[in-house]
Amino acid sequence: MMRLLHIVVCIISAFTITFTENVEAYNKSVEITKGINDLDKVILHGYKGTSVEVYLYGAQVTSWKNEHNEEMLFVSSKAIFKPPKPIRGGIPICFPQFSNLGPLQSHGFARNSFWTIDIDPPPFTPNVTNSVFVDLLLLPTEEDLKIWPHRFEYRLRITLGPKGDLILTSRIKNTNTDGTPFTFTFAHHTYFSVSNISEVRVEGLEKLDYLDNLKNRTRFTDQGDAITFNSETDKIYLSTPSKISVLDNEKNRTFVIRKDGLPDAVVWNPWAEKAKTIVDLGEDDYKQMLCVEAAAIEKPIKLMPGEEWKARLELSAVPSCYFRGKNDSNKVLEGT
Ligand code: TA6
Repeated sequence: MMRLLHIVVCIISAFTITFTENVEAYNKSVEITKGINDLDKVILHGYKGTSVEVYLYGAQVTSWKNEHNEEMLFVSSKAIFKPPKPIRGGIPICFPQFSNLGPLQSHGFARNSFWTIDIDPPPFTPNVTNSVFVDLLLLPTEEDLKIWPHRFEYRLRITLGPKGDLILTSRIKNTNTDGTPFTFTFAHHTYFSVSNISEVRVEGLEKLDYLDNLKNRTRFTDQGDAITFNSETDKIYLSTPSKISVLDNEKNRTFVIRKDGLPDAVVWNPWAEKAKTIVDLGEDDYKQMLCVEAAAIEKPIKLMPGEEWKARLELSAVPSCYFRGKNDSNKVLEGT
């Protein structure tokens, strides 16, 4: 009898230790803290030292680090962490309007709004196992409703996967009670950190149509090789594949972009002259940044009351076997 009791006590204590470790692990993995200018910030501590930082201001990811503590995202050396100025860098969210073509401020108000932590989100597709995540929520303020008279719930889940991949899952629901639909355009305006823009290639957008923002959004067809950079570039590629790769030769690194519900992709680098006109961008910062933005622009999203739009962006960074002039991106894209 005593032996049985001993075995039961051992099993209970083993379970308790495991459970406690898991809870501690979870608690350690989601840290709520203060960032620059005392702005609320959440840090996701992942496996093997990976991490993600997101400000509740704009629900803006401003840091994504791999297991070697290397920063994958670019934040301007002159970024102004002071509302209402959006933070220049990381992954700004452009909603409900991409660009300044429309009644709202450039890229909409989501990126300079205060989001909250969503403690009770509706059921979500099964989360990536062994991952760490935080759910954020944006509801329109009375000010927002004056300029964009639509009620909505925007739920964003930011996940740090077990391999250090970063996943942004958006759910936007029309909660209008007056029966009116609304339409919006959208982008995750991702600023990748690169070693030298002149040594970077983007693969996966060959032969596609694009709108050139430097030529009044005139429509062109890409000439069919990887995109390289030697001047200001501002193009909206249309109906793009679900996978795009950004190859950084000097760092021997490839960013793999996987997207769902985001058919378009914006490629932007201001280059030297335009960079000088951007007050919150360091003069030479353009050399270390490249925006490749998963977006929905050409065909605005229309939601009837009660309808919900979902989109998913997954970013990973993998070592790349880069052969000057040719990269085996298909293998990179398939292999990861
Ligand atoms: O995504 C490219 C772009 O629309 C460029 O035209 C440029 O305006 C860039 O966004 C930055 O916009 P922002 O409002 O953040 O200065």
